[in-house]
Amino acid sequence: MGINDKILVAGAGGFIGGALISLLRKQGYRDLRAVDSKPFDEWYQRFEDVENLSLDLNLKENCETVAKGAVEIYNLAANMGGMGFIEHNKALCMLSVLINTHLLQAALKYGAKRFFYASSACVYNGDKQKTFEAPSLKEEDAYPALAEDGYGWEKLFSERMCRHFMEDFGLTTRVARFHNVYGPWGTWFGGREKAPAAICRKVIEAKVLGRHEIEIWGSGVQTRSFMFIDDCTDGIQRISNSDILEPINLGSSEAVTINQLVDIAEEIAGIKLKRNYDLSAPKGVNGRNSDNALIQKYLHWEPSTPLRVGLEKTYRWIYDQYMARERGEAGVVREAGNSWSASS
Ligand code: GKE
Repeated sequence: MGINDKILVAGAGGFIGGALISLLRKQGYRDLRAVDSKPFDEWYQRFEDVENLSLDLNLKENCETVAKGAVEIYNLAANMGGMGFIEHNKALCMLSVLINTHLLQAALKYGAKRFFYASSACVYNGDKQKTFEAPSLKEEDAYPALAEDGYGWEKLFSERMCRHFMEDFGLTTRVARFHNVYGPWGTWFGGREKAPAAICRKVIEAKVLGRHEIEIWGSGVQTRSFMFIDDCTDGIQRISNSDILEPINLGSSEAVTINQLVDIAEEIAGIKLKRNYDLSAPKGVNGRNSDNALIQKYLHWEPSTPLRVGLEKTYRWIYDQYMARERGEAGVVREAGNSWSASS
């Protein structure tokens, strides 16, 4: 990919899309097109020297508008969130199939050289994630298919759509299965936030309000691995530029229980909280970890930011956002429906 090639990032107003635009910009790419359905004032990161477009990519005509001239396309656009969102919005999650389908068609029509699709660990068979012992999921564990209802099935279907656009039409597609991504400039309240941001926010709230209790969804012994955003954007580029033809894990292999996640957040905050477990809250699978043998084999690389290091950066960022919101700083802090955002 040349420094002057046009690169399209779909979903650029979101957490990962915004971080990818930020990275590409730093790397010197000059012709960046950032697209998101959200109005500009709700984008997490926005840069004036980038072509920013607020367009609904569910619509085919908009996908054609944005794909025109793009040499490389990154599809990070989807209706998504943590367990609290995907468990209650299955139809909305599945409708993201329109975005990827229309973008693939547009990429083909306008001759894009590469197409990257952001899939998810939610494609993996639920039966393989019943134990709390952080089962490491290999790529082959997606089949026989029993994906996360709604969100996971859409991801699995769209992965296959990418594969068949490559096999039948010759479009170069690459697919990564993200495992729970966290970091600054991500959703931290409003209902779509995932566990790392939610736990940081709850610990901050307890500290600031002097109410030394925390509500944890589930029993706290569920296991997950969490990938820091810088590893995610690094991995996206490595996979996109690789010859890896099949969907591949992009995740940390440092598994922790949710209780251990809370331990780390408490340590960063310098407090100890009484833990209340809400067993009726959305829990998702009991255990999940990323098996990184395949990415190691292909790229001799894997996400490596220790959770303690990434969570500290995330905690500090959320703390600043929280305090700014408390001060009601107009222009910096903004509430818009379910989401909060600040443009840079
Ligand atoms: N969101 C959230 N908020 N989760 C909490 C909380 C809380 O306050 N307290 C405990 N948890 C628990 C959840 O019940 C769940 O068992 C675990 O933390 C992780 O929840 P999560 O971060 O919302 O999402 P999951 O890892 O279960 O699933 C996510 O997986 C990703 C891929 O690995 C999905 O929501 C997708 O966003 C994504 O595909």
